[in-house]
Amino acid sequence: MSIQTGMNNTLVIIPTYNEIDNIEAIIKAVFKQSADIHILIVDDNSPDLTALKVKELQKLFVNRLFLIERAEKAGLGTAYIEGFKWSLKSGYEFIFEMDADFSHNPDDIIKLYHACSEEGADVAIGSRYVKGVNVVNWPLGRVLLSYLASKYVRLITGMNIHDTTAGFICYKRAVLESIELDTIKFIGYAFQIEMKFKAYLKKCNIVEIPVIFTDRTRGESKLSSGIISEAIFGVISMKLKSLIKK
Ligand SMILES: Nc1nc2c(ncn2[C@@H]2O[C@H](COP(=O)(O)OP(=O)(O)O)[C@@H](O)[C@H]2O)c(=O)[nH]1
Ligand SMILES: [Mg+2]
Repeated sequence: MSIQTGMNNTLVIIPTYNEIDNIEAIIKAVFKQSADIHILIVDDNSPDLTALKVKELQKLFVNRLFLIERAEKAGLGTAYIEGFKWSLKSGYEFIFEMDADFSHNPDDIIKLYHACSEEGADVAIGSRYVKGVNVVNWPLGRVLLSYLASKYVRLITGMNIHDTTAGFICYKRAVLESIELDTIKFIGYAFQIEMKFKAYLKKCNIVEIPVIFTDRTRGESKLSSGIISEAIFGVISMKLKSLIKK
């Protein structure tokens, strides 16, 4: 095989808020995976001028690095929805969700891509909880919260997925086309759950690929208690609505 990985028509969407310490390194690490990958950054007017750095890098990565600038911090969920719409309009086949903070290892992109391009997956999840708990450097409280949240979601929704709040995902274009993106309501962790639940209701083939998740070493987490309660109550209301609709 040549160096070309054949990752055609692939877009990695990275939402950013104050990621100046990570942005350049993450963009370069993703582009290193394949000459064919494109990146879309969705930045919410980060006060640390993350977007300005992206614009500088655009001169280096012409027609491969794209940027959507939004006026204010409006949550990761709505950032992805804008990114998804842009990706569909632009004709990409394989569309990734990925964080800017290196919690998701760019070297794993290829595994998720292959699951979708060759192994029949519609959605490939970079999963922390397939075999035990593959999380490095998270405080125990965060690990427990995330792990128990995943169990809770599995119990309530009935989805056979271990890592329901994972945010490292490859979608086939058809999945995003089939989900009514404007009906996605949640913005934090619940957004990740809701996307998986919508794909599950559409009977998509969802597979989990084991990955190791590492806590960020630079910049700050944007997790808030509002995001957690959105997830706890959101999951129940989401399930109830799906039952009523049947
Ligand atoms: N555009 C945008 N990106 C966000 C927002 N909140 C978080 N992010 C980005 O989403 C990704 C995950 O957020 P992070 O703070 O690492 O969450 P954590 O990993 O759960 O602690 C990072 O790339 C953040 O910069 C937001 O409101 N808008
Ligand atoms: Mg993070």
